[in-house]
Amino acid sequence: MNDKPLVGILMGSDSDYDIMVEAARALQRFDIPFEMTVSSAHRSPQRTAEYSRTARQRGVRVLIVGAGAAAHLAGVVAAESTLPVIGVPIDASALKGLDALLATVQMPAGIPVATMAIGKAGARNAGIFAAQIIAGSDPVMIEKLETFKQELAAGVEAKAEALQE
Ligand code: RP5
Repeated sequence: MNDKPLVGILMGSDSDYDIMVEAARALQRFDIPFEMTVSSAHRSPQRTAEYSRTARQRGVRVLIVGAGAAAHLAGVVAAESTLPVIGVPIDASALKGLDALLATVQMPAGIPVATMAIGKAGARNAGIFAAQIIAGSDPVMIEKLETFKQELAAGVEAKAEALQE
């Protein structure tokens, strides 16, 4: 396995870490190397632009971007990069993540952000979705994705059986 990061996980603040670590855990499940850092669309716009512009040349193939409140980060990253950007809205304000969801998903035509659910489920799905993008037609990765789906189904079977006992 190439240890160079294939996925970049970016979050608007270190306060987003407990959510965004779910994306990292999902990538670890598929043995996909990643990098993780903090940058803000509003507080550190130059750092955000620099990170976004250089990600592809560093070998990164997918960007996962999480932010809360006025969550412009994923959109700004998508504006600066030709990599696919997966957005994770985070519950970080009185509006419980609805603000971040709308800010992340309502992109103007031409600058797509693949927006996940609010919070931990969204972050986990972002990691899985990144794995699906990276898998392409690689049989080893496809096998890992199929095994993962089988494990999900087996988990439901086990819960159904437990209910019958
Ligand atoms: C957003 O504001 C961040 O992504 C975070 O979710 C939220 C609050 O940031 P902190 O004030 O905790 O740094 O930009």
